[in-house]
Amino acid sequence: MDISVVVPLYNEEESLNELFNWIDRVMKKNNFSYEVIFVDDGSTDSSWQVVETLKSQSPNVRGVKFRRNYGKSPALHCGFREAEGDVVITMDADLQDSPDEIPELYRMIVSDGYDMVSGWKQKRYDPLSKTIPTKIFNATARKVSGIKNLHDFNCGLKAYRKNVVKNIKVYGEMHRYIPYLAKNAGFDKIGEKVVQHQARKYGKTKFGLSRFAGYLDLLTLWFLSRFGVKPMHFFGILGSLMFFLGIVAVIIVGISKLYRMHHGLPYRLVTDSPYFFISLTAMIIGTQFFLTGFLGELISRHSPDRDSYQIEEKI
Ligand SMILES: Nc1nc2c(ncn2[C@@H]2O[C@H](COP(=O)(O)OP(=O)(O)O)[C@@H](O)[C@H]2O)c(=O)[nH]1
Ligand SMILES: [Mg+2]
Repeated sequence: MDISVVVPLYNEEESLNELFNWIDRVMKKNNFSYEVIFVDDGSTDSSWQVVETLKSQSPNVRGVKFRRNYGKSPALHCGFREAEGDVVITMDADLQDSPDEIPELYRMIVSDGYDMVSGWKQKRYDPLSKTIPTKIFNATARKVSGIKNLHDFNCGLKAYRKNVVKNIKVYGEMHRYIPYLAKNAGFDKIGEKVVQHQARKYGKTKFGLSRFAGYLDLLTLWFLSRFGVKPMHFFGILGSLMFFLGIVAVIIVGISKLYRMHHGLPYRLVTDSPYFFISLTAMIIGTQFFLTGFLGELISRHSPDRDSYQIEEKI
């Protein structure tokens, strides 16, 4: 099979028919063998009935229905596990992404050798309240991930080589950072294609302010990619710095005490010195860093994929 299209959806009943017919048209015109996997994430409208009807009309339709709403990342993860096509394309269900982009995305993966190609909504039809935060978000993501050529990390329209989606775990709200996940898994030929974007035709956006919490995920990914299997290297260094600071402060306190005693200067309590408090807090924090580091090591020792490596080839 050439292409799997994975469509995560949540309450998009009005769009699904039109979306599938459009995809179908594009695929037939280009002679692609394909499947469309709709992942209904606990919709409360009639989305699933629409998917069932589509399934009864076309063998190219597949559907997965979650019992409740889990989120876009779990939906993508599930779609990725099911996908059978050589190239996997993800697309939003709301008709904001155009299926006409599929043939070119496919070509970029198959002929240009990209592991993954991300869409770039260069001209967006969304309110300013959304486009401006997105710009800041993308600038940060570029910086942290080191993927310098991507303008639009969170574009719903993306294409992947099959083994990319089979080897990454999209969980939580990580769908915003799939390029970073792919890079961390060793798939670093990541390209970009300018794609057409449409204003939302039906329904309304499902992501509100929650999208900003995504910054914390970026931090998590950064930490995991660098220290995931050696947390002590992170916490141990911080802890050592703290201890060093604490010891320096203790020495200063001690020397000044001795000096004053020796020269018969007015008696002063050690606890009057700011260095006393600095040494106290620095050592407590230092100990905590070390304990966190040891706990981290214990946890990562038992992590099931500590010893799983992406093997590209064996001869
Ligand atoms: N699986 C799943 N998909 C969702 C969820 N929320 C939104 N989506 C889908 O993600 C896509 C993009 O959502 P949308 O609300 O258009 O976000 P926007 O384009 O960034 O405003 C659409 O296909 C939605 O149906 C969710 O909770 N679970
Ligand atoms: Mg949308």
